[in-house]
Amino acid sequence: MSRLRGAISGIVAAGTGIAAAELLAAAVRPGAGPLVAVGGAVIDATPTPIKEFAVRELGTHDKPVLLGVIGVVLILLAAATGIAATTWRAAIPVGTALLGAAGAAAALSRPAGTVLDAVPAVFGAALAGLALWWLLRDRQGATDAVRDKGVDRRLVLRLSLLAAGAGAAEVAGLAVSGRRENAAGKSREAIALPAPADPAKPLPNGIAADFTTPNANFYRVDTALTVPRIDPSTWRLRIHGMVDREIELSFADLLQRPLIERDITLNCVSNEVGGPYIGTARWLGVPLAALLGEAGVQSGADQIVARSVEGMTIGTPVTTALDGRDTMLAVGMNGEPLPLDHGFPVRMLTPGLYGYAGACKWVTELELTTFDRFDAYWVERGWGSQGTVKTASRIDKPKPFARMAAGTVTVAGVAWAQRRGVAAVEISVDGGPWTKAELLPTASIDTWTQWRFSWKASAGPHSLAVRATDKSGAVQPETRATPFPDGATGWHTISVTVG
Ligand SMILES: Nc1nc2c(c(=O)[nH]1)N[C@H]1C(S)=C(S)[C@@H](COP(=O)(O)O)O[C@H]1N2
Ligand SMILES: [Mo]
Repeated sequence: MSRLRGAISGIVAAGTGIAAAELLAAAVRPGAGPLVAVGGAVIDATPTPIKEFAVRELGTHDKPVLLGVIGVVLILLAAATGIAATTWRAAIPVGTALLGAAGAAAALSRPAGTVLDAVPAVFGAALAGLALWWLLRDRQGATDAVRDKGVDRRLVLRLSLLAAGAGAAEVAGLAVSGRRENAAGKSREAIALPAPADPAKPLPNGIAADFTTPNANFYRVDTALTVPRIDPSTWRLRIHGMVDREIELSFADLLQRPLIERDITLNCVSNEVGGPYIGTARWLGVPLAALLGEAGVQSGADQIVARSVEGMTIGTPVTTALDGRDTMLAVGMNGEPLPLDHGFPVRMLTPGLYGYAGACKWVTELELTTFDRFDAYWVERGWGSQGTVKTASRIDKPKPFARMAAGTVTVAGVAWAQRRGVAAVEISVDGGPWTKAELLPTASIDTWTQWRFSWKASAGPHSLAVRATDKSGAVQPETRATPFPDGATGWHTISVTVG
């Protein structure tokens, strides 16, 4: 029985401390809450194969699952501390100091972290320690004789008071971050994007309806447990490092420049063969080449390191900003300011490079340097430094394991080879000869190409495989490779049943 009391006391005390710490963080340093800090540290420390597994198996649920696991571990540790404290008083300072130190260390380890970020965890741990001491005070040294109903009632009262306090702090914390989120949303809605000086060409006739991916359906991949909320009126971009003149720009400065508008397909290096992490949008932005021209890139600089507000670093080859492609600092996506999840107010976009190598969201700094001198976040974790998109193709219709009637079946999908363009798509049924699919019109070599194929399907089980050829003549390789370290290869093959 006293174990149960200890466990409940430990959990309620920890809940009180965490709620208070989260409220303090929400009010003072958004994004520095101990739970999110620990989650971020876990993400950064997670070995690449496990991270890949999480992205593959959990998709966008990976973050809620991670926070859930951290919550369960915390509850177990808090309960253990409470149980230990019923017989060993020193468990209170030892347990809370360890948990507080872990939270503080996680907060300090965040790339954008400052010493102040440790304060919520330390404060929360101290409060949790006091709460646990208060909860267990009368029980210390209590003999069976004095373990009477009066003590139990007192414990229940104290537990309720603390739980109510923790609940109130939690509600207040959510209200504070909700207000901030609202403010970020409002400042985004208030933005009137200027018309592009150089608009996108109208999409050609005959393009299928789902050529452009709506913002709400666009895949999202990042390490941010809480989406950064940036006030565009205080946002600044600094271009520095190996340049002749440092440049600092406000969001208003950026919007005053001539803007280009382009249809560009963005995809993730972690996308498996046939996977969903790809989308095409109409982006609006400032060409990076012009800005780099003004800054004057010094000879020898071969890497642009983009830094985001939450401390991500993404390294992009300088050549990809200067070779004439539409590398840009994007401010608009499909006719709207960038959605908060997709980098509001400003992100990089580099046609032909996977997102991890050319598409830093919430960007605030561009440093010109060399690949020798600096490894960006993903490169440090073993991913390739250049990030060139590989030619690939996907069957979207029919779905794997679909059943259909015999007769003419339309097989359809997309193929992509940004910067090179798609020259051909071929289908093989049951491992037989490759037959050309029909290519639909597309916007440019930087966008995906939709294709379709009329298949005379006979009854029975069948497999369908697709492969693309880019405009350099290179055929998409058959060999299966995992996304790590520089993008998946292999033909997307599905099984279906006819009749
Ligand atoms: N700040 C920041 N930018 C980032 C990332 C990130 O984790 N943090 N992930 C990159 C990766 S791996 C990809 S694939 C793209 C995804 O962009 P999206 O979420 O807008 O689709 O963003 C890139 N930019
Ligand atoms: Mo990615």
